Amino acid sequence: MPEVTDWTLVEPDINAALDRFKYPLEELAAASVPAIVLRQAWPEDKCRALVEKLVREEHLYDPHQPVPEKFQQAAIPEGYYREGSKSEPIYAWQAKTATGRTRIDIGTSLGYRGSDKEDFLTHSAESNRLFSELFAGGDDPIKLMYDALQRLSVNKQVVTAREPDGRLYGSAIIRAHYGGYTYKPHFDSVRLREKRDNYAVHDFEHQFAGVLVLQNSRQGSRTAQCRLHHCLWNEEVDPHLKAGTFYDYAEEHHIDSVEVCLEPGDMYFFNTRCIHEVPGVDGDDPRIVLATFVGYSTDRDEIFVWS
Ligand SMILES: O=C(O)CCC(=O)C(=O)O
Ligand SMILES: [Fe+2]
Repeated sequence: MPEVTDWTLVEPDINAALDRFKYPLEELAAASVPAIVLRQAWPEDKCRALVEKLVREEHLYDPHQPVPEKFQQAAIPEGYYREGSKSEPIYAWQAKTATGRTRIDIGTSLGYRGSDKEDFLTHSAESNRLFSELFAGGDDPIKLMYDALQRLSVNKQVVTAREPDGRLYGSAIIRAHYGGYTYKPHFDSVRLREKRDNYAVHDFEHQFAGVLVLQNSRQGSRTAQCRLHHCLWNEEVDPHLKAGTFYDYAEEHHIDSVEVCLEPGDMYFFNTRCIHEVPGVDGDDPRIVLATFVGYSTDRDEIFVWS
């Protein structure tokens, strides 16, 4: 039996977080709470309108139509990431179309593109241009997320991550997960996992994720949701993540977990060193999120955001 603890979500809004804690992001850094959830941070009709626009402008494809060639090329297989400057993916490149579980990114992922820094920064500039076009009307969910972080930080400055020469990382990313795409139990860290010591974001002590759900996949009453485990990554748990035996480890060590049930329009922030997963649901529609990573150190005035 997992232990019963008071490891509970902070919700439903920024004021609730600030009422409960003087510095809510410090709590995330310490992983003393699983996540901060902002319910209906962006209206659901805006989420729907954005998804429709992304399909109309061919940034995403309609899952009810045959997959256009350009998306077959761009699709990122489940479980993919690279370490440092290695060009080979860590996990075997599965036959993309065999499983159908693929991801389309709109934006620039450091995890996916960071092995070639020049390419990453050039691609990031293009993504930032695209986002400023997409959200030129002023209804900007990226700004919404940055503003939320700013308020939750109380006294820090939230900026897009940049290198010392001023070049910016991608400010956020939109990810569409098709065909029941699953994030198995894992953690994210430019420091501890990807070991990207040639990037400025490597210097932050803590890494968070900020995610806004734009659309969910649904199969009957099931939707795809994130589960956060009350377990920070360490050397002991690492082999279990790699061998796929994390559930056994969690049971043996009485590790509790929290499912973060979100609707389109809900936003959440969590510490990505906590082992987390999003089991896929192969519904008609892909799960689509706007996502960021966040670099946070108690003793730094700036918070860096990237994707
Ligand atoms: O899509 C999500 O809700 C979380 C995905 C994830 O693993 C992450 O952003 O680190
Ligand atoms: Fe993750």
